[in-house]
Amino acid sequence: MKKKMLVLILGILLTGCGSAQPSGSGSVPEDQTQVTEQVPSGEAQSGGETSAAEASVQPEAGDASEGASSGEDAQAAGAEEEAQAADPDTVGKELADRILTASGADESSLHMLTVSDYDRDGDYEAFAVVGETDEEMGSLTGAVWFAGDPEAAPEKLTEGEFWFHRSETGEEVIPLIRFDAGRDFFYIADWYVTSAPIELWSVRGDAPNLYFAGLSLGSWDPDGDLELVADGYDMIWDKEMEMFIGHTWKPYYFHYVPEDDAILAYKMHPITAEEVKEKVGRDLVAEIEAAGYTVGEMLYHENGIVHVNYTIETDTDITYCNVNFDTRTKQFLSFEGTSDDWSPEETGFGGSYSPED
Ligand SMILES: [Ca+2]
Ligand SMILES: [Ca+2]
Repeated sequence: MKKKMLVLILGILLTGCGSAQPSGSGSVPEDQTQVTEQVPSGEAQSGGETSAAEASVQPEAGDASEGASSGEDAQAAGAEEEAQAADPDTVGKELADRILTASGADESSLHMLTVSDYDRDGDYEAFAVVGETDEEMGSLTGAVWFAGDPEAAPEKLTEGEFWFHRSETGEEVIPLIRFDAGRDFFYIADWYVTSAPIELWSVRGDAPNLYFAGLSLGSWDPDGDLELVADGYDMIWDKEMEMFIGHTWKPYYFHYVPEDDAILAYKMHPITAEEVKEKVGRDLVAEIEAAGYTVGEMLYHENGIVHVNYTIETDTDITYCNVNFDTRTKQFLSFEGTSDDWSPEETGFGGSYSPED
């Protein structure tokens, strides 16, 4: 059963491509797409498992042994006994203390402490940010620290200004992504107004390892896709100014591949109108053309998502739109969720999907 964890760093309210349809107004102001900071709700974040406070030490000891006994990670088997014996609260406290000692900071500066058995080998590791929060801005300025192997000194990994959130009940959001395929990730997002490029960290060979950097975090399924969002100014070609305006945020799809121990993008392939019809179950291209729009490149994302780019042209501008259909759920996709139909008001992310992306 799929459990979708929505952790939009950017809560994005798109007014839809339709807003830029022939309607008299030539161009759409940049604030057409409004970005609001969205604090991930405690419910969405924890997936109903634990509160953020309880989640500060994850997983429960049982989770570690479960990972080992599942046979996904043979090397974990030997450490199973040790993991079961370890009290996660005690281990988490020890890891936090080691980070504080190494960084020279006091406890009030320790944020986003995220303890887990990241590589599922039976030993807990911790990532945390040591720094100062600006709760009003939702930011945290400081350094990411890692502590794991008791024989190794904690490491300072990166410094910057990061997004910082609390749940609705005031607890710090725990930036942990867990994939059933066998690895956990700590994520940190750079603080910008319109985007939040992430770093995904985990543990490889007892050392911290950066698995991915760039794009903004959308959402993920523990047993499926990781959605990462690309932002760009590719919404509207203004004929008079001869430039693109309008900020877009398009999801791209990734997954954790245990055989490669990597976060990999699902590939995109160009497809024909006939293939779109087969995959969507209706003649989508004909419908878009019948609405008076011009269909552009059609693409298939290997996770099962069909993209059909199209344009809406007026005397003053060309608006770039896309229809996106999930062949697994038989639903069209939008930032607000899903939709039964594809109209520009209801769906689409703005701009154009490209096979080069
Ligand atoms: Ca471990
Ligand atoms: Ca280890």
